[in-house]
Amino acid sequence: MSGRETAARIADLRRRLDDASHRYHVLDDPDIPDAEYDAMLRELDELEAAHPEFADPNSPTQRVGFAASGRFEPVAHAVPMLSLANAFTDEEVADFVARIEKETGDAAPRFSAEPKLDGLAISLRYEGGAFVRGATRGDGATGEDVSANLRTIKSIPLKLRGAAPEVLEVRGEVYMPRAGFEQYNARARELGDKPLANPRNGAAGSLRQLDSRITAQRPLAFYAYALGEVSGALPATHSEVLRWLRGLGFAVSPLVDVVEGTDGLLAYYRNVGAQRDELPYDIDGVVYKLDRFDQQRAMGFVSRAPRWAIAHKFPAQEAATTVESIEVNVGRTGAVTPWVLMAPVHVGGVNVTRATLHNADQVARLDVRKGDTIIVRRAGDVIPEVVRVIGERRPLDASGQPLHAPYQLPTHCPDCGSAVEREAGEVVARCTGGLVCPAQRKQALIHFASRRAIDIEGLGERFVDALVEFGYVHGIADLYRLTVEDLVEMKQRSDEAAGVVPETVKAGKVATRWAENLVAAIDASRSTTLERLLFALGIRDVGESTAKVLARHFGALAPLMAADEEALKDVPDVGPVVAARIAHFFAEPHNREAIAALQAAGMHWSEGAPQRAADGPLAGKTVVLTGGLAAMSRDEAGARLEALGAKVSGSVSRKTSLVVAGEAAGSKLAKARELGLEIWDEAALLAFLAAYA
Ligand code: JCF
Repeated sequence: MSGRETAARIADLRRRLDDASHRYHVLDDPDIPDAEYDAMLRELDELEAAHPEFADPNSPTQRVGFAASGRFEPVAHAVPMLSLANAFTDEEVADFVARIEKETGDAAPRFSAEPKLDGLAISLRYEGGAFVRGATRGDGATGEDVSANLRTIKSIPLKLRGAAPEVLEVRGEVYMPRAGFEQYNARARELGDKPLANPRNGAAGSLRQLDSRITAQRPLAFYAYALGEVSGALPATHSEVLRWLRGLGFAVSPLVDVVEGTDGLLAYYRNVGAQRDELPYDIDGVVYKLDRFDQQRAMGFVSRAPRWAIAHKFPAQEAATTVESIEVNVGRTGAVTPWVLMAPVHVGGVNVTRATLHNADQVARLDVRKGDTIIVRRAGDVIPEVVRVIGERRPLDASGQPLHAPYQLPTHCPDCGSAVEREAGEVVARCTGGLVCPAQRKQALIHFASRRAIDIEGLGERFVDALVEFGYVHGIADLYRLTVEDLVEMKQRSDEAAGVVPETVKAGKVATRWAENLVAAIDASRSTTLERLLFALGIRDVGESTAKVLARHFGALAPLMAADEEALKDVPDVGPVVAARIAHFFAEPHNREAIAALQAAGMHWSEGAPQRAADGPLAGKTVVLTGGLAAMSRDEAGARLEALGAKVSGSVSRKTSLVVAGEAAGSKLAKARELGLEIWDEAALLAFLAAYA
């Protein structure tokens, strides 16, 4: 290539790379594949290395950053960088609008409105359409030159698009999108590095790096929102300036709008506020600016803040407070959730005293202790959570050691005293108390009484709540001791508590009839089957089909309760995880007591000799189930076939004895046909099962 050709190729590559980068980082509308971008960048890099005479600090190759320069030089802002007055209430916004209406004499002035990003204010200077310098706000008059770091931010144009004025200073916010912040922190935690406190600190810290190669690794972005020094004529309004800046290649918030009147401003505030949690970046309010520049000039300034603009703040989502104690809550599934009781704090617009710690891993990661000063966050309607501990404020004893030891999750449930256990690979620790744990009791009772379990007609969620609430029922066995009088009394108390008054003779009769029916239904449920009982006990991961298989395999409750994990693993369909759960359940003394209490209350279930699957009609046969069945789930069909001696397999091969093909069976059925195997439809299966039931 001749020198001229090389120069042309370099210029062409730079233009194409700039275009691609603008489409990707500013317009969010990429048009070439990453690989193509990378190939062009590599070619440009090689050409620039071979021809240093064509070097340009604004070349796309320069966005990778370079080694430390020593320190940041001061930069005097030709036009001072402003700060904004704040409004926290609707009244303050109304006052702002009224003041402007009065002083401009305009009855309906227009305002440009935009979200207020929570990042770092920056001024960018362009000369002849090329980026020359960028600086932080500093004290508004003098900032620091962080050009090398700013060059690494892909949404900051290094060359302006189209006709640019000779001198142009653009102000805006450098911010770290939430997704990038989360990714950065996830990686930092993996590497054992210090995570960033929040996206704002992330942006500020990243721009303060002396080695811009580090900045280049940080996920930063930029939105333009104002001008500094500009040569030549300007549009007449702020909203037109924003449109003009977009045309020059800057990213401008897509949420900017022009609004009128206090109502218009407040509607904008509420609309953006409603989107706050879903936005890809943090915002702490919205900014209203009088749109017409001539009106801005008429309003002027007080100290360094313009009188023509105001920041309307959202309630802070983070606040500091202190930990009074760490507690745990046991949920309806036994999940043990640690949380902190805190000194009351105003956050996210409300006063709170509790914040969640989610789980034991989170407690360990944050290392929250009693007495600590913590940052809590409440975004939208979500439960407040602990974000971090301010380590410097941890209370110490006389010898300088922390006053309190690291917090440990309790080993026993605070509600029932049963062991709290956490299985390998699980985040959540659980109370093993099952039926006896009051926290889990309501849920356990509802499940126990449900139609497919013990089936107590008329005992729904509402009455279970009241029975537990008023203390009539503690464990499941208490159900079998309830009398008509108990139930009538309970209903009366529950109605009173709900504010229901009708104490008529008729109401009394209705209540008695209801109670008699319920007692009869409970009485009828005393006689059940082992498989229903096993399902009703609510052992984790023991659904109806596993309950059935267990009942068939053991034939009676006693041998099942005596079985260890090894013996349980021999049961068809029961893997190591479920075997461990079953063994755990029956090892828990509270659960054994609950079962004994059921028997003492007269509950009984059909027990028989265990079915000898080895002698079953399908002994030695391998069956594959495919497609959907109408009468039962595939799992249930599999369990029933196994109970008759079959081995149920997931794939069809020459060794398959029989394929049961349900609705919409596909490739397995085709393969079975190909191999000439015996194939049953659902009707054949049901007929066979009925014959051996
Ligand atoms: O998003 C912001 N943080 C933000 C700050 C937006 C603006 O339009 C601003 C600002 C600070 C000063 N405008 C001025 C004049």
